[in-house]
Amino acid sequence: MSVVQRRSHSTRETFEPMRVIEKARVAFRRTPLGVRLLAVAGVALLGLAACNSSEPAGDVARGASSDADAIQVAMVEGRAFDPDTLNLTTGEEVTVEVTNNDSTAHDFAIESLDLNTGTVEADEVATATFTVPDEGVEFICTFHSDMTGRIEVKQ
Ligand SMILES: [Cu+2]
Repeated sequence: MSVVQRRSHSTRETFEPMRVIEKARVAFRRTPLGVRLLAVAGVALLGLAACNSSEPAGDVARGASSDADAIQVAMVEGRAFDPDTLNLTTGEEVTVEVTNNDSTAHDFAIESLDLNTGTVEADEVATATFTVPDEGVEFICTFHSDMTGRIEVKQ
């Protein structure tokens, strides 16, 4: 008798997840179309926010630079670059080594030079090598619009 009870109990547990899914499906079908679309859009937005990513572009690489003269830039808490101003010489080829000291992903991009390290996860390092342009340019994190820095040039 007790064996039978136990068995029926375990059977009920096995089917519990199926019942939850079925209830959710029924509830979803009974929801007005507008609300359903909002729910789908919300889930899609969450998905986008959860996977910050960008594709590498230009002369970039993952990991630390072998160049002892690489310019060090850190990505720090509060969505900022440190330092946020680099003073460089026009025409010089430089390597910037970015280290993500923050807990969220960032990237380092100079849009006018088509340069982007791609996603740099927390505690990761990446490098970007480029020729310093004739005029000053902004560098940015494409994930966070307020996360910017500037390259000032001297001739
Ligand atoms: Cu960022």
